[in-house]
Formats: sequence, structure tokens, C-alpha cells
Amino acid sequence: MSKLPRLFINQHLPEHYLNILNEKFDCDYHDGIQPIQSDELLKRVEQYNPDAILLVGSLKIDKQLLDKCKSIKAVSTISVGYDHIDVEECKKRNIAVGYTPGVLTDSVADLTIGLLLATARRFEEAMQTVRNGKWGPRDILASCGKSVTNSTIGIVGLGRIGMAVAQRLKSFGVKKIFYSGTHEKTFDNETDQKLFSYVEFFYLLSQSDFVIITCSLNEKTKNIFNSDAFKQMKPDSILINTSRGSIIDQDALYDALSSGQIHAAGLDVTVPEPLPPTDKLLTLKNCLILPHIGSADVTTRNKMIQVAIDNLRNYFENKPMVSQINV
Ligand code: 8YV
Repeated sequence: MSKLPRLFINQHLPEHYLNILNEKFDCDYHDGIQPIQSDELLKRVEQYNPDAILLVGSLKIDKQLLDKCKSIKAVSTISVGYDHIDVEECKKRNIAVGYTPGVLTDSVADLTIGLLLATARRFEEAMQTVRNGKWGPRDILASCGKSVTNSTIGIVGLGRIGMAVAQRLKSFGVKKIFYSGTHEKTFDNETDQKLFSYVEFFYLLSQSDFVIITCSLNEKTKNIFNSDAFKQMKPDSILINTSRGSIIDQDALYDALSSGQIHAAGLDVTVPEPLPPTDKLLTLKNCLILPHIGSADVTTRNKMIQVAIDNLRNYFENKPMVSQINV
């Protein structure tokens, strides 16, 4: 009988998937919901010497970890983002890296629209008044938010997810969609050609009522939302981030939100994650924070897990991964 490839899984996975994996791999997994701590992880992979790692969450795959995995050939992450993986280092070592683009696009786009509306219409504050018994007679303009209809939108990173957000926003009758990013897109109809404009980042910030971050995190996008960026934004603008926390300098965001430089923010991603309950952003009424649930609907998460498993299975059957990162 041939030996099965050794697979390390860094966090708990539903039983059903472990059974599937156990048929093809000799699995060792950290059996807990809490992420494994870095010292324990290094010890564990060194002892186990996996041929592959399946990543749940955003465990860092860096040089230090790879040095401990002398036999590793493949890494598969259950995510579209891969900023937690040193892909250049993997390439040097001929390690294939699989990820899960596409299957989560709609889910993240849906959540982005939900977060945008919840922030614009102040859902969190309104819900608190119901819970606290403060729902009562009030000024006709109290609890009012900002309208999305007829607004100007700025999308930072018009990739798969950014475009899916834009498509949804069209049905809100938005006036204009400015976008910035690596390159200008072509549109196959006149309506979209008129609606979308590729512009400089600072121009986008200065014109938009809602600024939505859907770009990936890399050296170029890290902290691009800093104090200089916030200075460009309109005082009544709203910032939405469903990408990665590190794209925003959170101290600068706190200053911008508390001084009225910008109106509000809705974040599905933060630094760190989980965000400590004592974080100063949580003291602000105009900052709505979700616990990174962009892709968290049951159908989508199941598809993501399946793609990540198929990436590994294919690799060890000498077939192309379903989605492999090419650098
Ligand atoms: C997931 C994500 O929450 O795909 C990504 O890049 O950030 C999210 O979809 C996360 O990776 C789940 O493990």
C-alpha cells in the first residue's frame, strides 16, 4: 500500500470534511476552534513534517514556518486573500499554493452592501434604542442617516468583488462610480462606460460620498488610508472596508472619525482580528464593526472548503489545482 501524503490542518474543520480528507491524506490537525499558537505550531509541524498544509483562517505561512516543514510541497488556504502566505518564498521552494477565488465573490459583495446600508442608515445606534427602551417620541430628523440613492461611489480595487459590489449598487441608482487600482477596465456597454470612471486615488477620495475598499492587501495598498488620505475625503463621506484591516491606518481612522473629518466607517476587517473589546474604535458611535464575516454564509463557506480540498487532492493526483496562485 502506498503511503498517503501527510496533511496538517491548523484549525477545527467539520467532521464531514475530515472524513473526506482522511481518505486521501494522513491527517494531523489542531483540534480546536481557537487558532494554534505560533510556538506550539512550529513544534508540531517540525515533529509531523507535513507534505501539505490546509489553512483555516489566516495563519501565517512564512519563512520560519517553512523552514520547519522540510517535506512540504503544497499549501491550500480557505480564502481568496493570501497576504498571510509568503508566496514568493513558496515559489522559491517549489511549493504550490492553492486558494479559493470566485466562490465567495457574491457573498462578500452582499455583505459589503449590507454593511454600507447599515453604516449609512445607522442600524447599530437604532437597534440600541430598541433594546435600551429609548425608542420613543423624537425629533423628526433624529436617527436619520445618509442616502445611498443618487450618491457618488468610489471603489478602491475594481476586481471580482469590487465589480460585484458595483453591479449591486447600480440598482440603487447611484450617480457615478469612480474606481482606482492597477488598471483601467473596458466596459461592453455605453451605460457602464458613462457610469464608471478610472481615476487617481486622491481624486476618488475627494469626490465620493461612499468609499468602498475591495482591493487586495499588498505592499502598495498597506496603510493607503492614512491621515493624508482622510484629508482628501468629504466630511460627510462614509468609508467601508471588507478587504483587509491593514489597508487602513486605524489610528488615523480614529482621528478622522472623532474629529469629523469623515462621517462614518463600516469595517468587516480590522487589525488585529479579533479586535479587543477595549479598542478605541469601539468607543465611536460612527464606526460599525463586524467580526470578519464577509464570506460567512453556509453555502459559500462549504464551497470554499471544497475548493481548498480539491486543490490539494488534485495536486497529489498530479492534476492542476482548481485555483492556484501564480506569482
Ligand atoms: C474568510 C477572507 O473569512 O477569503 C478571504 O480572503 O478573508 C474570508 O473569506 C476567511 O479567510 C475564512 O477563513
